[in-house]
Amino acid sequence: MGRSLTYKILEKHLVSGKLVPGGEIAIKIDQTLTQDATGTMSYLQFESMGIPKVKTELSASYVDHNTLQEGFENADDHRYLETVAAKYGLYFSRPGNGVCHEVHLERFAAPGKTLLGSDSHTPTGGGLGMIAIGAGGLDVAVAMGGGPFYLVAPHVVKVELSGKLRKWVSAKDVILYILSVISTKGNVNKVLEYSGAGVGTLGVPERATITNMGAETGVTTSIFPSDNVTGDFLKAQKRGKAWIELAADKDAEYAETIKIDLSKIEPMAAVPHSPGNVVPIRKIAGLKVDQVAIGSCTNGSLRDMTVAGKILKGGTVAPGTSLVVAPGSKQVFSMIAKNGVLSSMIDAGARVMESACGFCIGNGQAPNTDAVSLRTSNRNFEGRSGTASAKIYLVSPEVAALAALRGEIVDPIASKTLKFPAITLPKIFDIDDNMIIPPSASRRSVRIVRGPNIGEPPRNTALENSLHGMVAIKVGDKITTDHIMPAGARLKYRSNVAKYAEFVFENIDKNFYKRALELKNDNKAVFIVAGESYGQGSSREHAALCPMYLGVKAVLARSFERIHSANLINFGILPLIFGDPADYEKIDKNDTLSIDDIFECLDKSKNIVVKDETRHLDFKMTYSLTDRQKSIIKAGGLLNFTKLHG
Ligand code: MIC
Ligand code: SF4
Repeated sequence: MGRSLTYKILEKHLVSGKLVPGGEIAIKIDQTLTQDATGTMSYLQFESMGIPKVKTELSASYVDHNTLQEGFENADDHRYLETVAAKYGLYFSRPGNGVCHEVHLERFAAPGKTLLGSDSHTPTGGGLGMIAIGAGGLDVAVAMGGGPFYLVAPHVVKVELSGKLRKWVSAKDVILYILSVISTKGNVNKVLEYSGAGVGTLGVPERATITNMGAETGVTTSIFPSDNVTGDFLKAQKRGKAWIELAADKDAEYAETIKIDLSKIEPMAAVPHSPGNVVPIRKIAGLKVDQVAIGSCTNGSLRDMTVAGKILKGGTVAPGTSLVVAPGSKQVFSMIAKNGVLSSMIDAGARVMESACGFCIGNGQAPNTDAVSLRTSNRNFEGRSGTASAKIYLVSPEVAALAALRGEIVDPIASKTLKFPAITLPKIFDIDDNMIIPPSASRRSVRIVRGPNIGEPPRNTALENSLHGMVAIKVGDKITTDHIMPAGARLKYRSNVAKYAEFVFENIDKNFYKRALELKNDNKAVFIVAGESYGQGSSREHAALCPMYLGVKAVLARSFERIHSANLINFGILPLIFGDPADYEKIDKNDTLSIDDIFECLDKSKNIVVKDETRHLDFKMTYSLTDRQKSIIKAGGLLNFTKLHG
């Protein structure tokens, strides 16, 4: 039986376990990436492992999230990251050099390699034929130390592309279409593997848009084959040597197949407040738009900026609408500055941000009250933009640029007068890595600089056999990591867990922090009750780390998302699943709960019984934990486990 491309690469990197879908495997990681918001904690954890130098083929540290420097905190983090990279042998991409995923794709990603990144959009690298996975910072720290990455061997879904996209339709519409088919839940432990004649019609940046936003479906990763188009992209980046041809076997077997005729796709949008709420643009045409934002790791490439700039050329941003652009990388920024695209944008009235995450993570450009904001990014969770009442629509750069000029959503397909701007990309890109500091030759003499915002990463205590405590919060379905641990203006406390913890569930229940801390100080366990797909969205381990700091011992949910569940385990928090989903309705905030004989249940893989002493009810809880994960939880998290087991 033939093998999928995914399994070919996994096999080459297999360290332990059997490559059978559903089983636990461990793989060798060739490359790692971190960004500043998850990176400081990851490097603090790496430092605590006492390893002198990273053991990967290549590890890169990017600064792209917290570039708004209000106060000293972010600048302190950047200084720490720069010195820690020099000390431990990493590439350091300086602030201003661009969004980690865009820069990594341009400068480091390579077909056939494995990449682990402390950011959920790491699968962007899949556009270049690599297995690129997002994980918590602690998993990345372990990988930097040479340890393997543990994951569930995925079910591979074949996405067969045929045909060619029409004018005005682009890669963003393809991934939005896929989201409309498979939604944002129920896709855990799957990989989307692209194939078919339609693949060759898409350039690498377009493929990367698709694999990037594949993250929103909840899959482990997405991957494209490595073909001539991949080779041309690498040559354009003057990295032709990194190219190898890679594809699935012709007779490869897949768990499922999704067939897509690219010529049938139409412009799409994800409407508030989930990337899974997808509608065709024609259904919302005419909607008045207050803000348009073009950029992010999904649509910040030279191709995307050029298309947007050409559409804007000669026009003016509509009164009542604000347009902001943020090129994905310094390379893109510099090239559009030289070829005139940037001046078309500026002349049209665009407000230019630096090459960074910026508006995407709510770092600046918060929209007005009740605004309709059209963005080319990948997440439209409530409040993420920085304005609680704003309504975010996720669209392609084409639709975004048109809306900026007209002040309303335009369906380009319906228009008879619009002329699509043809673009040709250069054969060779402008390459200048002067903002990437390579691993230092004088590592040993480097002194790591730690500002006062950088605190020790807290550790959990070993799990106790019985837990007694209270439900401190009950939340609904699809709670995202943005709900649990807000980013935006709060990002600057990422390196200071005690401070950042004050904002856990800030936008859902302002009193959570106080209540949890009181319970903790009273020696009571803190419990969270949640609905389906708890922990959707980002890889931010602070959504587990800060609750752990506040004494959370278990989350009782209907289901969990992959990265968040792994993060809970890494910090010693039990992710328990309601055996009977209806039990979720019976339990409430402030209920007193107790759990006994936890070790015996875990050791014998028996259900864990949660006693609700307030309601005199018993709830049977299941869990999906490997033996290794059980030991990690018992030890009180991965750091303690690694100390115990080396
Ligand atoms: C995001 O898009 O939500 C982030 C910010 O990039 C996160 C990482 C983080 O919270 O630092 C992600 O996607 O993992
Ligand atoms: Fe940055 Fe947004 Fe991409 Fe996250 S999704 S890495 S915040 S640009």
